[in-house]
Amino acid sequence: MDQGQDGKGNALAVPAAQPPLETRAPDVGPVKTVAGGVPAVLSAFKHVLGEAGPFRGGKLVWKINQEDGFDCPGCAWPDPAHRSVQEYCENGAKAIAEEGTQERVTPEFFREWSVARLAEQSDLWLGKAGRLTHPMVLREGAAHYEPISWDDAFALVAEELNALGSPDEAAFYTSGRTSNEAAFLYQLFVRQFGTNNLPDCSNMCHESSGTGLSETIGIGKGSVTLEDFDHAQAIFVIGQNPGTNHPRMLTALQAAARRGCEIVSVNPLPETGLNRFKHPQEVLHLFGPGTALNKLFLQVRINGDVALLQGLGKALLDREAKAPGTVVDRAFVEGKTTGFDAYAAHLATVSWDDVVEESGVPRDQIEAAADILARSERTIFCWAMGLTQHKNAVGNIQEIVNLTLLRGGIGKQGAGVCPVRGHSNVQGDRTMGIWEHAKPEFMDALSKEFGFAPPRHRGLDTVGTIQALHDGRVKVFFAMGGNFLSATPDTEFTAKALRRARLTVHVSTKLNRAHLVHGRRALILPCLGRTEHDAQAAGRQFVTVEDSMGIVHASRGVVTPASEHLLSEPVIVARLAHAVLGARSKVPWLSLVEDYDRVRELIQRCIPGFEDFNRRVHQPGGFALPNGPREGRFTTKDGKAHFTVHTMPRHRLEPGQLMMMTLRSHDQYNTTVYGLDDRYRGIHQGRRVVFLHPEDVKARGLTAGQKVDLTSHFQGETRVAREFLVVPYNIPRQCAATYFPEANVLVPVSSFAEKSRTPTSKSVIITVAPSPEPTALVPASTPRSG
Ligand SMILES: Nc1nc2c(c(=O)[nH]1)N[C@H]1C(S)=C(S)[C@@H](COP(=O)(O)OP(=O)(O)OC[C@H]3O[C@@H](n4cnc5c(=O)[nH]c(N)nc54)[C@H](O)[C@@H]3O)O[C@H]1N2
Ligand SMILES: Nc1nc2c(c(=O)[nH]1)N[C@H]1C(S)=C(S)[C@@H](COP(=O)(O)OP(=O)(O)OC[C@H]3O[C@@H](n4cnc5c(=O)[nH]c(N)nc54)[C@H](O)[C@@H]3O)O[C@H]1N2
Ligand code: SF4
Ligand SMILES: [Mo]
Repeated sequence: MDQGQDGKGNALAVPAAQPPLETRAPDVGPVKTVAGGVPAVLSAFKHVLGEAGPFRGGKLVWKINQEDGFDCPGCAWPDPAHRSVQEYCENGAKAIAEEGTQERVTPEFFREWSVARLAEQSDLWLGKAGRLTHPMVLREGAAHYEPISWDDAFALVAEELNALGSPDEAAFYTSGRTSNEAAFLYQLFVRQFGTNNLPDCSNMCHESSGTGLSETIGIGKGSVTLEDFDHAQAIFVIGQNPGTNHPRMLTALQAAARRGCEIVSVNPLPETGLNRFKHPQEVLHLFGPGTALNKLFLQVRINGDVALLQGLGKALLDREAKAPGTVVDRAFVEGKTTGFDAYAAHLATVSWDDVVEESGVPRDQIEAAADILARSERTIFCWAMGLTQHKNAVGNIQEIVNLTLLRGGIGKQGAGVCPVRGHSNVQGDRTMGIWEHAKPEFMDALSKEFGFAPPRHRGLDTVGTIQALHDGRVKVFFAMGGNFLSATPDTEFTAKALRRARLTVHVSTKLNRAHLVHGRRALILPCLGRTEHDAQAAGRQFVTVEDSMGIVHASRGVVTPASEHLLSEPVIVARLAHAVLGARSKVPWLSLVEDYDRVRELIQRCIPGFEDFNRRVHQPGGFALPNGPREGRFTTKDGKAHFTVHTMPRHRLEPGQLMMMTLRSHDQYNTTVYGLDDRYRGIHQGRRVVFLHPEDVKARGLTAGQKVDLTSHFQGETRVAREFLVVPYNIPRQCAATYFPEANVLVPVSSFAEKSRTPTSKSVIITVAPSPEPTALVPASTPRSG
């Protein structure tokens, strides 16, 4: 096998797991003050036309998020009920350009490129190589992937799976783009095979929201719809960067701000999108100053949110004490909740000094936010990864619930809790049963409908799967989409874990690093993307997805598939199940996927809320799933919502240590790198940067533009990530920020949130030191000073 080299030219025994170091230093320019506008329009066109070409690209932008088109594969932000001709954003355009590319990764490509040489390429390069065209196999000891027929590929998986000592020696990952139909069949196959090992990207994402909300309000989803944004008097956006990650949310925030709704953002960074926004599709508005969105910006320290939210609770209770009956919604609290007295008693013991010290936010600003909360009768709380990826993440979410309940804010128009989901169908996949500990009612329904006994013991989640692969308890790893190697924590540990597998299989649209760090044998199974025609025996098929607000609707591909050899995800699952289970399964796998209506028929019979699925899916805009809290019914065991008490986390950093969060740049979709610019934050042509407070730079004797190595510290263990460019930035003292996935090597696999087990990707304790011998060939151009 030809071997790779590290950045210093040393031979590597196995293909590298981390992206290569950068040989050109990133350029650092000014931070942008306005999001959207002309640059967003230009960037959208550049990506779509440049990659998909005028014909394919034109068709894609015409049909994205339209009733007769496909659901944007970008994020899970919902579509408005009344759609305009252009319902997409710059990053939606990048997502369809990435899938619609004219480049192809063919068997010839793999003949030319060994796995080890591919592993030396950047993530940008791997993605730009194009769409996968043929099923490929990496045989034991081989240096190159080679083509394999679909039948042989399924037979190979069947051989490995059926040779296992127990079904629990396999794990089946799902990323959140998988349709409802594919997800339902997939979990059914996995459970008939005999395991609940169904880790998913949600374990790394909104698991903390699901856990926090289920315990307190009885459903692991948000309680608002898009329409509520038209009625809110205040909207809090906490730990979220919508300008980059949910760009069309800015349209909803803009409309709200224009009618006087007060927007408060809580973030260690003054993210551009929350500052000022120009709607890229409002021609008259494009050249004006844009709309100011933020009424108030609270620059919280990383993981200072529990302190801040408790401070807000204290400030509200102070106001209530001064004018009883004006702030706490007594009727709601007494009629619909439990635990208020314990919550209030706990807040009485919390000191303002601790609130201010731990949150890093001055008391007058917290009081100003409390004034907004107190005068708003209808408040929406939105959040994303800034809250879910900490040790105390479930506590973060539950402190938001406390504030919401105090104000009687669930089950009323214009108010509620709104975890803003990431992947476009991550919420739907959970509804379909992609969950390592699905509810007993769900298992009962499967058992009744399909006449088998589903496994009832808890399966492995993402962290559990990595650990089980690492110690040999799991031997076959199968992934429906995603990039398990690069998205998960502790890259080198995860790489070791994957290399120990007997077989690693990836159903994918594009090449990624997870294909290059593999088990003894490996398969790449290329599938249709959501934008493409899906022709089956009964004619052209559509699939369904569920957005962040529980609306289920259809998605139909509109362009010719990237290759005639691609199969749809439902067909891949059906043929796999047929090959693996054979006569052990009574499910008519192959006929089900001739017509996806048949799959929807089964979903309807097993999952509440999907009654009359095949008719309602044709309603314009789709249909809403039941949501107890939204309808004023808490679906907890006692039928009440629960206030909860949380100890304020204390951050005791050793001298020199910093708290680091890992973020997305404006030019990436998780591990897919669209380009090398983070336009809003002023970073161009590079990704290995570390944002630090200017005083923290100075205190360490460092300078802007210098290369440093980052070392993380956890329970006596250290991990190192090399060569990050120092960027002085407007970030709180003792805080640092880097991009995911380059910094994932620093996130310890055993550092995860209490209860939800989500890796703590936003609180990594690090130290920084100059890189001993930086490899940069091209020097940085004038870095911005302090
Ligand atoms: N273009 C694009 N769109 C995407 C994605 C993408 O990669 N690219 N990914 C999709 C996915 S899967 C997801 S989950 C979402 C992610 O959407 P986001 O959660 O917006 O993504 P992150 O970049 O992780 O940003 C987290 C934000 O939280 C802030 N933050 C970090 N730590 C803290 C903290 O302790 N407290 C507070 N209050 N704030 C904090 C950061 O400064 C940052 O603004 O986006 C989805 N949409
Ligand atoms: N340090 C750090 N780590 C993180 C995060 C963080 O903020 N910081 N965020 C976490 C979060 S929120 C998430 S959701 C995870 C994301 O984790 P994943 O979902 O595993 O990762 P992605 O990068 O979204 O997956 C990209 C790959 O999906 C494949 N793909 C794209 N479209 C399709 C399709 O339609 N079908 C199939 N079968 N495959 C497709 C392509 O091959 C592409 O290379 O990462 C997590 N990891
Ligand atoms: S906001 Fe999200 S779903 Fe909507 S067009 Fe943009 S990327 Fe796509
Ligand atoms: Mo996510």
